[in-house]
Amino acid sequence: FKVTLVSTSPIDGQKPGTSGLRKKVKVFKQPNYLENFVQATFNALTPEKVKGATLVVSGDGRYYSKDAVQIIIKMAAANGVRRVWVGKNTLMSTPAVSAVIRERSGADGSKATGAFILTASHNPGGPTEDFGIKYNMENGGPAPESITDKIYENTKTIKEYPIAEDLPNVDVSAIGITSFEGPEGKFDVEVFDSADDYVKLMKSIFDFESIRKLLSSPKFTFCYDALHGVAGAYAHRIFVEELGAQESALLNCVPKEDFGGGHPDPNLTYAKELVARMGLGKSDTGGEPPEFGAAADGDADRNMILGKRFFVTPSDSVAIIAANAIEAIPYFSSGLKGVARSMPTSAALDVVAKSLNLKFFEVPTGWKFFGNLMDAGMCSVCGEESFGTGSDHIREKDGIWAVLAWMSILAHKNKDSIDGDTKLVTVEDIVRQHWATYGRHYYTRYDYENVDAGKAKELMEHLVKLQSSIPEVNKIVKGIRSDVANVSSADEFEYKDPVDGSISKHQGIRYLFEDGSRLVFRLSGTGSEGATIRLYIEQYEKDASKIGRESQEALSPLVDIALKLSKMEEFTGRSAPTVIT
Ligand code: VG1
Ligand code: CO
Repeated sequence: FKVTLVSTSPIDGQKPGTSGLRKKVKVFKQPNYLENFVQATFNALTPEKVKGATLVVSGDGRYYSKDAVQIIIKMAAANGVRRVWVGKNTLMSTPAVSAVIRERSGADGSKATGAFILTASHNPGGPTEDFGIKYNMENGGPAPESITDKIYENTKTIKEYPIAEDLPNVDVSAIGITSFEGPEGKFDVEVFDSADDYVKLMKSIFDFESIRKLLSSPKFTFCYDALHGVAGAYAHRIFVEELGAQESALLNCVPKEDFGGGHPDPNLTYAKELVARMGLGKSDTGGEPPEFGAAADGDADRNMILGKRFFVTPSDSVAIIAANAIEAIPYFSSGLKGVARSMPTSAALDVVAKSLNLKFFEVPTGWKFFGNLMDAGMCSVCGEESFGTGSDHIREKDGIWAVLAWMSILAHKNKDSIDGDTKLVTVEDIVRQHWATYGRHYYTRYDYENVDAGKAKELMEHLVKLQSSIPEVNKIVKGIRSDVANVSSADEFEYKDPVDGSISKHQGIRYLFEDGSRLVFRLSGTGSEGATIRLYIEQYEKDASKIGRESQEALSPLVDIALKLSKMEEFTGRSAPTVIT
């Protein structure tokens, strides 16, 4: 192939957010839009690192992925990349990409040093919906802010990019290596099925035999909903072939370019079919719900965990996994190096860390901050309230890993009851037992999607301004509800990375109450239009007689305060949030 230099000019708005660049497909399809961003990334990595490299290019298979993969292959060839690894049909979950970077070796011993992941995660897909792209580094984790800042700077000055225009499109449906000859030598594209690498890794972490035994018991029933995302490409292999689940346990496990028209976000609002099956919907499907249910998002890094007629909050989920990991999961049998959560995630994990005497870290939202801790051997298990849970087996959150972690805990707790006449220890039993031991963190998140960006900014400025006088805040709070604790402090969360000392500012506005309750306000960094305001509300209850309340009811005084303190309706014109989780 030949290399052509194409002239281009900067395009506005290519700043990567919490997890890459996410825009409407029609924005990505503008001339040079994708190319500018990809070249800005190559330039940020520096030409020396790009030349001769092996890169992974794949994603959740959403609409426009097939075109994008071919463009990136041609640009990689022209930039001197030696090899591109592509998942069959461009499919590779975000956790599988991380695993492939860390674990896979090519036939000649080659190792990947980075990846372009093509996904907008939980955002809908299709010609009128979202596409996205992010870059992951040599450790398998998202590029740190120092790199994403450089990428953004580069998008503002870009003048040209090289591309191998005459390189034929590679058939991404056929497994195998295609080789080309370029001006600087050989260039290979290898198509493979990443499920092999991913299954191998999962088997090295969990005791598949004990999970298989659990799944074979008539007492234990299971349902998994991939919401037509890329998790479907792994679910059959793992749950049915390896662990012996019934075919009928799999819902929406065929990956689709538009996620079947749905919103591939595993929560009580969007995972409607699963929610109905689990007996949690407005109209249940009838019949006895399964004992255990789970769902994934588009790129399969998120998970939702459900019991029969029972919802497990993601903040509780990570705390429960941490509390049981050493006993239930072979990978952790020698202990946990530490645990971490994102700032808005509830403090349920903090209580476990304290009780088990574990190192504990609170980081800003987004997975990139956990990676440094893990690389330094300081963290084993971590999670976010946004349905993200994971461990140091890779450097991304991992939806299927979380399901296997829960299955391991269930298998462990039911070791003796699985064959005999004793009752199954259910998901709900495990959670209630956890609350009885550690106390319960009532928790909810309100999302106001696609509000006017200017108004959202004003609301945040208003909340920061209020923070200058805590007595004034308390006067307002007490005027709204007299039955809540005092606000003891308020700030904007700032994080100093304990490994590299880098500082991240403006990571969310916090109001902290004397009894441990919290209100947190943030603007989303993953939307593609307008602004999304996230409001996180949390209250800690240690009194065992008060841990069984309905969470929206328990939190209603704090919700009232949050909405009035922030003047939510006044600024946004919204009387109710778009989604409550
Ligand atoms: C959201 C979540 C955050 C998560 C991020 C990426 O970010 O709140 O916890 O890490 O999505 O997840 P934001 O900035 O919109 O709040 V994913 O599954 O979209 O890669
Ligand atoms: Co995701």
